[in-house]
Amino acid sequence: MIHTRIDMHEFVARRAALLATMPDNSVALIPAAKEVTRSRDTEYLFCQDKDFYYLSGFHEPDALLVLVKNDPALSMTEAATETVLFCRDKDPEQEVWHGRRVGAEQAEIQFKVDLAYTLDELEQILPMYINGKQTLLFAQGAQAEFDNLVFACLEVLRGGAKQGLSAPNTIVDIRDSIHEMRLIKSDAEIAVMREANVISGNAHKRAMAFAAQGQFEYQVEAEILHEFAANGARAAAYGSIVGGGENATILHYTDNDEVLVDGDLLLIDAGAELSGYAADITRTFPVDGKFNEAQAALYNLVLESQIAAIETIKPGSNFAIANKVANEVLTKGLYELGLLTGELDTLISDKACKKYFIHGLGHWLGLDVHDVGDYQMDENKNQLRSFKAGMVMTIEPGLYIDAEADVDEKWQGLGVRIEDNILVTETGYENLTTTAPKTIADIEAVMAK
Ligand SMILES: [Mn+2]
Repeated sequence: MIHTRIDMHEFVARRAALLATMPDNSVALIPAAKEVTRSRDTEYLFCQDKDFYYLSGFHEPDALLVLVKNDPALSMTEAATETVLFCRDKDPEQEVWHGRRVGAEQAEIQFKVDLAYTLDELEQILPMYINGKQTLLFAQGAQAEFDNLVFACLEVLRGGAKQGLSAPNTIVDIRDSIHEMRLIKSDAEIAVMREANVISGNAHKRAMAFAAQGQFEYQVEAEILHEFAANGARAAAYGSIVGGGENATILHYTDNDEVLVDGDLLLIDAGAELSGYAADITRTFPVDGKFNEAQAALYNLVLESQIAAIETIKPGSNFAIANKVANEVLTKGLYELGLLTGELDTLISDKACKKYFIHGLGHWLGLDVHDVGDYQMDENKNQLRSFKAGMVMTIEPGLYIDAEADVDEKWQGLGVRIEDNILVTETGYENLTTTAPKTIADIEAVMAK
């Protein structure tokens, strides 16, 4: 049993808010995730579908949440709305082998739904909730097996016209509405994300203190995972990236199986998942605890651009503005280091830093590490979504110089990324990443001990 740190009344309120966005005489279906096979009859650590979790707080696989909005004109007797959960039934034999189940009876009480059924009732009962509704809302295409179940229900209803059954004639993607809600975090969500960040930052600090020549990258990863779990975050929110030397220039390096070497930088992108919510922090530091001149120059440039980008964050600003500032700082700095040549104003307007800054500046953060929510991109890929209090994002500039790049040898194979998690507040921002050392002085001090 995983305990959520969000009060169950908040899940009830989320369902009510989603129901309020639904048209009259509609039904929404939000399925839980399935277990995923790792090998033969063993599964990966279960990860709940985040939309389902956001609306239910329920941790088991295979479940289904049904939200019904009845037509007020058609029914004097029906409730205006109904929330229904289908879940696995209690099964002593299965539970001895595979772990406890809440069961329909307890689920109804614990998760505050109007009604809970067991999964073996699904095929029979689900069509009755869809019957007669005008609009069906679900995430078509997200789960093939679930698509098939829904289409089978629709067939039953279409085939039952003589018995007075009817299928919805409109199918709407439910995701947009849920994702708009998820983009703005509540106080309770922010508290969890703040804590996930404290734990994750401490894990980065632990990695700095531990890392040394001769260690394998995965041994540093083990320190990080230990710090997560020891502090209440059982798992990482995503596959940790622990890349020494040239591996730091591979953006999604997760092999983590090489030996650390003095003189190299080590890039770590790792964050804990706490109560379903992700932290996403990156730090870069020298294996031997001391930045050389070139490493320090590149590092301080990335840091300067990150701080400048973070400073732009406030309600009404947007990613495009933060990007413009980061681009200016990085391009000017690369020009001064001799890594870009030409006319500075032209380099800046051409966003010349993109030669080495090869990914986006940041992304929404929440239940998913690359969280949901529309960026409102224009045709030039400027992300114009206006920031609002309660949004959480990463700001993560990086510079990556290929080992074979045609530049002075001292730059070859260097990769630096610095990533913090930023909450938009009513007056500006709060940097949630408070415990991971970030300045060269702070990093070298931690590593000297
Ligand atoms: Mn990130």
